[in-house]
Amino acid sequence: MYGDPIIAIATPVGKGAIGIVRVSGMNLEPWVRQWCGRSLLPRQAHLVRIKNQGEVVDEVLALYFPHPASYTGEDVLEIHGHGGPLVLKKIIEIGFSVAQRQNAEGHELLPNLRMARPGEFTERAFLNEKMDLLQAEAVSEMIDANTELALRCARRTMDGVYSKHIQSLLDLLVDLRVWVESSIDFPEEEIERLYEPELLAKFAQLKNKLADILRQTQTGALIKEGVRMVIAGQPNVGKSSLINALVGQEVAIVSAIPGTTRDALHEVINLEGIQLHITDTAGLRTHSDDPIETIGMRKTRERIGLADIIVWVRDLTRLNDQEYGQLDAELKASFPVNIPILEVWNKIDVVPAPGLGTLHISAQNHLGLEAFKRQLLSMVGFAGTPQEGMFLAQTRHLVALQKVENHLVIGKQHFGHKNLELVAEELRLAQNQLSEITGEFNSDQLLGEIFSRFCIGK
Ligand SMILES: Nc1nc2c(ncn2[C@@H]2O[C@H](COP(=O)(O)OP(=O)(O)OP(=O)(O)O)[C@@H](O)[C@H]2O)c(=O)[nH]1
Ligand SMILES: [Mg+2]
Repeated sequence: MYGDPIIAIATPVGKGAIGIVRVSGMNLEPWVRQWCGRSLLPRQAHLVRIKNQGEVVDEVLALYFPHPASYTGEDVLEIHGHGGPLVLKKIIEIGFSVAQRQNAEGHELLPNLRMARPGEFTERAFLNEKMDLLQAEAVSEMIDANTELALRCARRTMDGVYSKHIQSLLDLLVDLRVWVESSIDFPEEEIERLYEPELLAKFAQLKNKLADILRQTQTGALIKEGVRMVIAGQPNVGKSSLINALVGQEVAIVSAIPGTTRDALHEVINLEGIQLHITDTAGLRTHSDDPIETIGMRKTRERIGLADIIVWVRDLTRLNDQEYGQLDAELKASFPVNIPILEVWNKIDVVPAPGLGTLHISAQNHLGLEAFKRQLLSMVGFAGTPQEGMFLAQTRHLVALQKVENHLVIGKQHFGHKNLELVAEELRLAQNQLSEITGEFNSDQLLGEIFSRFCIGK
């Protein structure tokens, strides 16, 4: 599927030693010849002078990749010019004006040439089956990667590691579908005798494989998207001391005066390759007469609502304070039920651990932080230390896989009731979900959403 010819600056905005203009489309050759003033051999660098009415605008390196052996699967031209915004703009302007020139038959050299939308080059690569959707998404993930682990995983996803996992799941599912569809017309007794053990075994196999991939996808999504952790607790328990300890710098003011932190404070650290977005918040109480503290507490609530995990800090020095304990329980009970809460007791340096089976730390003296981090990672679903074969994933994939899981559960129930038509339907829906992940089955809206997140020129 080939579209209008598109052109864009592929390098970042601003000045640089080199700036690249990229073009993709079909039948570019006559236009390229005119624009560059010579014909270009495929996949070879040529030193070319781009001219505007005889005047040299820039001396560039030009590379031409005729279709289908190119990034997009169409003809692709790359011009490596000097990296000034004006130079590149000028090169593109000349490209447009050459496109309007007429050939011997009186037709425009390159009709419909237009500026590319964000991600449109990679979208073409996907549409021309140069890569599947998982691999295409990994291209932008590689560009966005801000930890080494994310980069390595993006690379593996681009190499098709994740696609292979999804494909193996698809193979099992299709196999099961074939069995179910072909047994629909058999009498019940025959199904029970001939097919049931086989079908149950296949269901189980699929379920195990899916659980495996779901776990890995969850880790992959964490690596890609990071974790939003909100530190909350009553005033003076040591929340700001904890963010300081985790970041390794005095980013937040710590004082013995309750209500020191007024505003939410945000910091990012790298925890085993995962971006941990930490928010320190104003301490919570039931009521305050101070309007600023009240606003601070409202902000705390807002941040809690957006968290992947809440770290609820408790103060060991107030362990026997009943009022404190009661308020703590009330506050905790008021949080959204779907967000996990990691409870930590702070100030273990002054009060010995009472052995409550919970985490004990000293934020001030950096005690117990390793155990805290381990527990945190395990609660957000990070499956152990980074291993080979990890890939990047996104919430979109996780949601789709969870839907597959749902369809399988419902399908299995229908199977229990010997209603094979309904089983077949659930399996069909499950397959659609899986195919949506790789992009074999997709809506234009989904594609639009995915590729609009790319940068222009990619
Ligand atoms: N002994 C001891 N004191 C601590 C520890 N962590 C914090 N503190 C002290 O507890 C007091 C409050 O610490 P902060 O980190 O400011 O507490 P906070 O929860 O941010 O307080 P607010 O911002 O007022 O809600 C300070 O005097 C800290 O020095 C700890 O691990 N051990
Ligand atoms: Mg504070």
